[in-house]
Amino acid sequence: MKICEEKMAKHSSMILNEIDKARLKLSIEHYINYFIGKRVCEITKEEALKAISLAVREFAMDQMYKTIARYNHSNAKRIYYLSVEYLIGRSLENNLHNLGLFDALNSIKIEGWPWKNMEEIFDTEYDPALGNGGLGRLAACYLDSMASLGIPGFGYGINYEYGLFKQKFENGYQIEHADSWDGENSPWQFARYDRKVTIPLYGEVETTINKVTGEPMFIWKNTRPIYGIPFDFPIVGYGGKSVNYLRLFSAEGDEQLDINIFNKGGYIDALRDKIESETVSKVLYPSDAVESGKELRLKQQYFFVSCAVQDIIRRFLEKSNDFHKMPEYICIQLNDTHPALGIPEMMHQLIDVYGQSWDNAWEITTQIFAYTNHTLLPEALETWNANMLGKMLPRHLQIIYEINRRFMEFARSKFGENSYKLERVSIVHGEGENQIIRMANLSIVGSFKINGVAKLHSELLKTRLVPEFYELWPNKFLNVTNGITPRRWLYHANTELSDLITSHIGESWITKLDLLQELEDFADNASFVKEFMAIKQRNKEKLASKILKSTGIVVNPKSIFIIQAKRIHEYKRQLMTILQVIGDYLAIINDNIYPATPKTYIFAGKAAPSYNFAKMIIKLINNVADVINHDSRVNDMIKVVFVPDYKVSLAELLIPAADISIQNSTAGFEASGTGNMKFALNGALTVGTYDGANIEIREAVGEDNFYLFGLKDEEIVSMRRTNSYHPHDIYEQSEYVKRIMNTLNSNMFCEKDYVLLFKMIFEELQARDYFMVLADLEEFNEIMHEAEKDYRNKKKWAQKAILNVARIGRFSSDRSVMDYAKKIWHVKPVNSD
Ligand code: NBG
Repeated sequence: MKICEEKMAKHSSMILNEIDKARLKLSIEHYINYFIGKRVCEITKEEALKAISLAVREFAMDQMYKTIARYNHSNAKRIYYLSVEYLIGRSLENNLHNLGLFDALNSIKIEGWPWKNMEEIFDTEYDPALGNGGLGRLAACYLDSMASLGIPGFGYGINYEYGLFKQKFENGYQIEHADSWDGENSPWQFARYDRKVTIPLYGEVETTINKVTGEPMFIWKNTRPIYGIPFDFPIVGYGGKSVNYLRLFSAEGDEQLDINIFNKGGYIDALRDKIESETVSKVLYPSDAVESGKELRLKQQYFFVSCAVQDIIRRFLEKSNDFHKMPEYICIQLNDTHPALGIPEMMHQLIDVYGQSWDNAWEITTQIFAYTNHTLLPEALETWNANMLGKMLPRHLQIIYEINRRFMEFARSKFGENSYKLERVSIVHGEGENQIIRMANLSIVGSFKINGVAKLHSELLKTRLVPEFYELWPNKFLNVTNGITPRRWLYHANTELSDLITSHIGESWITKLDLLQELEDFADNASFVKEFMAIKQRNKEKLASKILKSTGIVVNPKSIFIIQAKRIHEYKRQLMTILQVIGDYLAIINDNIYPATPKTYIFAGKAAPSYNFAKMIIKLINNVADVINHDSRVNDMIKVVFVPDYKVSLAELLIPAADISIQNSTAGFEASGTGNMKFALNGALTVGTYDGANIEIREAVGEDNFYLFGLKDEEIVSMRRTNSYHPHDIYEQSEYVKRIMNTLNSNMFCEKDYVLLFKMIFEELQARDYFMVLADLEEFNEIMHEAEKDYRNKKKWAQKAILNVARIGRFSSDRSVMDYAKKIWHVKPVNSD
């Protein structure tokens, strides 16, 4: 251990005092004057944000050095979380809270400071969208929890220059705009050029014989290398005692331009390679399923896992050069299959670079990797064309073939010649040009544990997705239900509710979310209920003004706020929600039947740019909104809003303002969902199907406090098996369904556009309706009406909402991370006290 670390390891507590406060003030002034280069009175909000962030970062860094020293000192095993996505959200406010500096910042006085309100400054912070949806946000929650618990857990990923596109609407259509993060200049990141890694690509493999051992040796040569520069992003745990980091790699070309080409006047040619290399970390793929088959995507995946694996081995070698000890020091968690190339990369490093035998390398590798599956959607299971992979990574393809050859011998010893089962488990599938590599199979074979993300999902993983693997290795499979960090999703996003809770049960809930149980005692305490509802009301008002600002639509904060915020996908059934809205609208204008209470439907979410059907759903929602919001007959009973550009910072406004959270996925399709947990934590009641973590949420909060509806997974599967689902019959038999559907086959919602714009949706639902929208629509409508009626009884509603908050504790990501720590990683928190 480095001498400079010895002392640090023992002093990591974070107790703020007057000296810290003075330091914070001095630092801010310092950055304004000498870094930004202005007088205080001249700075813009953005500059103020930068100066404060840099000053706060100092505190984070001090704690980070101490944390790392502590981990080193205790020889702790490290967890490496590999993910191509991280939706970390804005940092400043979160870090101020976690470092305990929030009040200090608000209390210091800087002469000439031009603003009264810190919120205005916080609001200018860029919200980096380095992910698509739930999977990326989950990774960010887990980083927060690992740091808050003092678990030595580090994220590895890609430092995209362009995150997810910015969503705008033009005439109701989603338009994507590029969104440059400029992360390398973010005050929260710092480059570690000293940790630069070389990533070889292409070339070929030469086989020779090792003269000493007589074993074959493989030399990957004539490669076209690119370089990975790590950028570290401190992850501040709650209380500031532990600060881990997220290491994101930027791709760089060779800074030495090829001098020969250059001299021959080939300036552009010389630069071309460099530019091409740098495109590797340029942009996040904007799909929440897969972008399989795209060479750049494969390159991104390899780039980042090779950076990570090399970095991990380098750190290990500082501790030991006995490779058998690696599993004592290292666990690599694969966040879905995107980083699965880490497995052959580890083999390549151990065998080709560090001279290990195949058997040694395999034994080590398969004790290090664990894999989390996040989806059962068949189209979302990654595969790569073997030729393409072999061209880019010839040595890795060889290794994958060898892993498969050996694995298939084992499989044959268990399955005999059952060719169906053998074919299902094989990593390599098909022949010749069309041969593919199945990344889920590779991940399962190379990992010691495989988990799903909610109970139902983990069961279906074993019984439906990969039953043959389950038969081979029943003990490898387990469930870890997802969780969310209470720091961002309550303490920070809903400060008023957070304060109310703390004033009644103390603040320990922030790190022990189960303690929210104590709120049960207050569910019928009149003054608590009153405050609780008043806070919800203020959150709704805040959201209403944001909606006005971003859409120009006036919504009534006294109406019930029904929110569906998530990626737009057929299985997530935003389509069903908007059909239900249409049904209510028709009931008013045709039958004079009004909802029990005025309602505001709020949608948010992006569709993958190439997912045309999802984009039509957006257009339909926007058109329905346009018609309803302008129809005076509806008399302010229904409003519909689609808030553009959903991201973490918008979620922080939407979630605390919801009365109803819509979670109506087709049963068996939503692996877990995490929005469902965030809404419940903030006192929204769920209208949801028997799917993903909804099931466990309902179990936790109680049947009476959850609006369940819809077909169950088994029912759906059996209907498919017997071919007995006929949506057209439902259309014919249900007047309710028919009337709604007919509007799609008319110009009711497309007068300004060309005629019968939504006929394609009409036809799809009648003919196929793969996601069974029509099957569940009527029941969905009934349960919505039941909820709306309940909403009129304010006291009853408040009780249900409070019980949701009180009983949602088990969905803290601290619990999830401790589950991983105990059941998979075998690590304990490394705390200073
Ligand atoms: C998503 C699932 C969600 C789940 C998150 C986090 C992918 C591939 N999967 O249901 O659809 O909550 O992962 O586990 O993004």
